Amino acid sequence: MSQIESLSQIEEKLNNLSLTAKNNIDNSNTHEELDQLRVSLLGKKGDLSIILKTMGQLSATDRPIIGQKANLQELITERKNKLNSEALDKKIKKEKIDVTIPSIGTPPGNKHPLISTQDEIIDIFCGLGYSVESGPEIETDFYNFESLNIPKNHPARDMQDTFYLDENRLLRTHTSPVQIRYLEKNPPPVRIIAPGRVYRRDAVDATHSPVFNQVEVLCIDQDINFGHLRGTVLTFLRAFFGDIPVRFRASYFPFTEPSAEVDVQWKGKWLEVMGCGMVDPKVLEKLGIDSEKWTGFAAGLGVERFCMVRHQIDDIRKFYTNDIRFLEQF
Ligand code: 2U9
Repeated sequence: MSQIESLSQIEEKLNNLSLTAKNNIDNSNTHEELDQLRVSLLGKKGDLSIILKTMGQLSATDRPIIGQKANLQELITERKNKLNSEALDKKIKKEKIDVTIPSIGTPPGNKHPLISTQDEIIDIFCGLGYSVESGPEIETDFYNFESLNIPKNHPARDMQDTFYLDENRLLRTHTSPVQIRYLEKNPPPVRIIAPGRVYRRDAVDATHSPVFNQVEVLCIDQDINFGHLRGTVLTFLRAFFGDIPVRFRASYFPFTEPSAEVDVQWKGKWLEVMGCGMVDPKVLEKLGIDSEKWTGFAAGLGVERFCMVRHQIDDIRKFYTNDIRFLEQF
């Protein structure tokens, strides 16, 4: 009888424990609180174990108690899952991406100063009625030298000055071959410009690079004279640099006769910016063009040089090192 009584007492205790435990579990708001509760309820020295100990060895009464234990464990696990999902909900709400917020944008970048300079030069000549031509950077001795009246003993042909790939092939030292190839296919009148990369075996320093960019100009028509050349060069230079003093100095090139070098006065100094001349009749005759009927002028310039003068850049190497602090200024 005493055992039955104690059993009902135990049951009452258990019910009370269960009620408070449920309440406490439901009210726990952190994993720490919940864990403390688990230890105080189900741990070795927990409330449930204490009740169990008062039960003695009665196997018949073990089952409901174990059930109670499992039940409490279940409630703790449920609460734990709830806390987890609440935390996750909170996190998701906090991290919600508002796709309607305007973007901060990616920096658009800008044109390399050499490209802008080249574009500007091209635009001016297009405005004067010239069209743009291009051609291979690997050339033959014929197109790069022979056709342009550059003699076999000319220093430009020297291994020291030109990059040779083999006996006959080389990296073009100017864009003039583009114009020779064009004249082979297109009879005069001709008004073309040839922008592009050229190669020379120069040691690198502040003003020399083994690779640089040229724009060459060619105009062939009837009755073209030095006055047309002068007018075109002046128009071009004033379009590019503004209304500045320009002077022509007599010079020599194998492919033009007469030839001149052109200087501009920029920030108080005379600076050489281009070369030009009347196309040598020998060059035209070699191409089968009647030099009695057709005459023309040609000119050449270095894009790097134009860009350096315009922006007061003191070292050609700045164009090729891609330092963002330099490039951002243009
Ligand atoms: C043909 C006939 C003639 C192209 C010319 C120059 C003068 C010249 C230099 C400028 C600076 C080269 O980049 S640089 O070092 N060029 O001075 N170039 S006349 O003459 C030609 C081209 C093609 C058929």
